[in-house]
Amino acid sequence: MRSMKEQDPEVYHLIEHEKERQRNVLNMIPSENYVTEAVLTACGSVLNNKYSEGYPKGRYYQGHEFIDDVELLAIERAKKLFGAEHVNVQPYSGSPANMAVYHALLKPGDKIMGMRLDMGGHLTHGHNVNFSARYFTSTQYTVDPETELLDLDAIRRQAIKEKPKIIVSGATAYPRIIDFKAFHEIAEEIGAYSLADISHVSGLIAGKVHPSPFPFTDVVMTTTHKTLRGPRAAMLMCKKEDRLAKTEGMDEKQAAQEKDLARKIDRAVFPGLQGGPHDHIIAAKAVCFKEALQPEFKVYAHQIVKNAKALAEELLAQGLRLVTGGTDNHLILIDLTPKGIGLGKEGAIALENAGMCTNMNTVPYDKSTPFRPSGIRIGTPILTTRGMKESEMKQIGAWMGQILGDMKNTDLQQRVRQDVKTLCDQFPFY
Ligand code: DSN
Repeated sequence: MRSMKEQDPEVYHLIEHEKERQRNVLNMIPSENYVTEAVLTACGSVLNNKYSEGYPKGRYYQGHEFIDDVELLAIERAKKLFGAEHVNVQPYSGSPANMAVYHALLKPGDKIMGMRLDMGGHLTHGHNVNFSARYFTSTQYTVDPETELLDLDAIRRQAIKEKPKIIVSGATAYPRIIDFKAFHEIAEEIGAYSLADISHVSGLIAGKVHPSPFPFTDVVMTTTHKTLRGPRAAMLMCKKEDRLAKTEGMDEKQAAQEKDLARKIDRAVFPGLQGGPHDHIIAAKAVCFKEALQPEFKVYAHQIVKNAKALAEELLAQGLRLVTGGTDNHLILIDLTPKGIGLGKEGAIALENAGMCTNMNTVPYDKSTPFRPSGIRIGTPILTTRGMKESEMKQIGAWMGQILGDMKNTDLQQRVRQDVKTLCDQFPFY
């Protein structure tokens, strides 16, 4: 950073300000995390300078004696971490990774079945304005209107009726355990592929505090920067064999290729969708996987959930309504509807003024729009990375209750902001 300060003071100061912000506020966006300096160092390394289209031992450029080993190390560690049969560490991020899966397994117009965005799903799970519904057909499942939980019986009935070619499990705003096995069994029953998008919970899975989609799921996608606490990127993991391959009329070589799910996924990532992989980010993934393989990471993952439960308990004690009544994972969805419809943005701004960074979010069956949703999504990955525990969660929940109970009170926001800063100073990071 010293040379940057001299060469480009404008960018230098912006980065320094962002570092200060990350230090001095309570970041509670559940899809964010603070990575270690080792991960950051890999991201900023000279591996940025290399082009390496292709895969280890089969590149289109020269100069790979070290890059190949970096990629192979990342693959080997990811396999060990999740128990995956095949791993591709090249995807740039979650959306392109999901796109690669569809590109590998579907034809344009084939049907994708995923969770509706406003119920807690993701854009790439078949949302109408996304490529996943523009180039494919989409049928979307919801949560039960009473319990706000995934209803696997209803999802099974919908799958039997709609006959999708792929069923996507996984969510971005669902505070409970996802039964990946049940999703896979439905896919098997109707002759569809199963894709588990574990982006939000992959750190919890690695830390053995959420059930795993391995070894049964056909393809598993995860981003690497959320609870897994690595660089901003993604990876794909899959079974070696395509259980739905149709090989009639093919010669031996064609049939072997048709049955090779790993090859289909690899070819969809490159050359199907991407060009050169980001080798510096792959190195950072390798560092992150090594960290996640350590016993301390299991402790971290368990503490994330313990903290989320403690925070949820305090929010309930403060009189707030939580979607599904609480949490089993790293995130909590606060439903502000009892205070007024569409207050999510106002609430998130009030919290930000008080030093707590969250994001507005729809709640299931929201009476308002995604631009003015009625919920606020929060999570504990960063608070836990900073070393906070249940007693801090109780304090944070109390502050949130006060702020959300009196959203226009700017004096209160300023007072809490000071207290938040004092708490942050006790848990320094970077
Ligand atoms: N945008 C991410 C999230 O915040 O959950 C998902 O891609």
